[in-house]
Amino acid sequence: MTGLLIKGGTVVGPQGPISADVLVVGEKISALFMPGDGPVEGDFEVLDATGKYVIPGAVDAHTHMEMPFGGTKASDTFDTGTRAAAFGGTTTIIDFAIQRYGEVVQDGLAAWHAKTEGECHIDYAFHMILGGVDDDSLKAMDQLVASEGITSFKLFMAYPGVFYSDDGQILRAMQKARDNGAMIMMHAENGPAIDVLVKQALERGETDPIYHGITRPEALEAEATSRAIWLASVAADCPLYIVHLSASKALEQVAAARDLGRNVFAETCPQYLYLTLEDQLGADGFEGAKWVCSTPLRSKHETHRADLWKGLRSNDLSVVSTDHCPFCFKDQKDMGIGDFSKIPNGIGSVEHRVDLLYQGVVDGKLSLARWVETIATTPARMFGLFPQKGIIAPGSDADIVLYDPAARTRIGVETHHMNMDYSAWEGFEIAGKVDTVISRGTVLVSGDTYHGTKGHGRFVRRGLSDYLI
Ligand code: DUC
Ligand code: ZN
Ligand code: ZN
Repeated sequence: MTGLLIKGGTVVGPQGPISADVLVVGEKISALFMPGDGPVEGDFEVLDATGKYVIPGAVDAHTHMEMPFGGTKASDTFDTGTRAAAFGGTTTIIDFAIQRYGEVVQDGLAAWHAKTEGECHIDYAFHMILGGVDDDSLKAMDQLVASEGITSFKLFMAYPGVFYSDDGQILRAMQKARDNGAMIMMHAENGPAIDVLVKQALERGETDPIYHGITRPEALEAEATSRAIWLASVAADCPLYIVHLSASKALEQVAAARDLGRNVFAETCPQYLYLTLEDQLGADGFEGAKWVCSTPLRSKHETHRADLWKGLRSNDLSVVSTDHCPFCFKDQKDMGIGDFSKIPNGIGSVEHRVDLLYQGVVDGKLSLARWVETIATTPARMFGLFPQKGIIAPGSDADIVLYDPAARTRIGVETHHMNMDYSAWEGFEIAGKVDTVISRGTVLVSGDTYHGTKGHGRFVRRGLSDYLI
């Protein structure tokens, strides 16, 4: 069996950086050696990692390739989106299969298997969005956990008439999750209240993209987060994971629950760590549409960004995902000219998360170990992919990234690989660069050259969360 010997690098895992050589045999990591102690002869290729970090392939636990939304669909296919992810050092995504109200859950899952089969460049798994909680979908939850490798279900407290579940439905799904061990993922914004504010804003003639943020205030994220946490407590502490947390007061709710030892977790996304209501969503004219996403970007005059970085350090925020949901400006975002509520919600970042979070290391906001934990190890543990994914250890899949801290990345539409006609990160300069990307022992990216193939990526069945109490 052929292999790879990755020599001279600094292996970074949740335990911190160590000097070690890594032997890959076939699709698996075979051994770690003291520098220079590995085999000197054999049927393997040597990769020189001198001066580089050797990290587990990153796991993006929240993407929406080809997602039908707002009268259009997300512009990355599973082909273009997973290739872009690979360029950025992500070797596994967990995307969302969708069941709409009135549809059979298993049909929704089958549709997502059909979309992905033979299309992905990296490994992939699914969460299931439940757009309708009823007796049938509750029964389906058991079947998906027991037989399909789907162990997490997303519910929405927002988007009435589309994905929205009321409190009774949420409670029933949480009770079911408590019984079968699944994780409930919550889009925590008070949708009915937001819809009132949106209608009132439009009646006043407030139609620009910035009103998307103003009509989704922090209070309505904090209130929904708190309500979700209380509902989970009524469901005997069902495991709860708040997605795309953006605001300080929502984080306070999560932190308080975690201090009580509750089964409550949260993720944030790069856009909330770097971008703001005023500078991006409030850009001139219709330009701000590029940054319309939900939850929305928050004010730079408040403490959100600093609090989110602090939350990542303290583990009140466990994971950084992208919520990658890209739309082109032309023919998609521009559907909302004259009415911000018609702008499709979403930002594309699947290619940039590893770099954007490494910038946090350079800026002294995260340790190297925490960088790797938040982008790879913890999402793998959170969603039942560990130790197959998320760690450089014997027996794990050989999903490995060589990261060059001495190189630089300049982000922009001319160089990115996502299927978008603009970049939400145009002009961002990162002190670091993804150098080599390996998926199950196969080199997908070296430097700027792509060696991967569509269809290399496999569906991965997930177990229950490692963090379940
Ligand atoms: N938020 C977004 O920005 N896009 C897709 C769905 C969501 O919840
Ligand atoms: Zn959401
Ligand atoms: Zn999402």
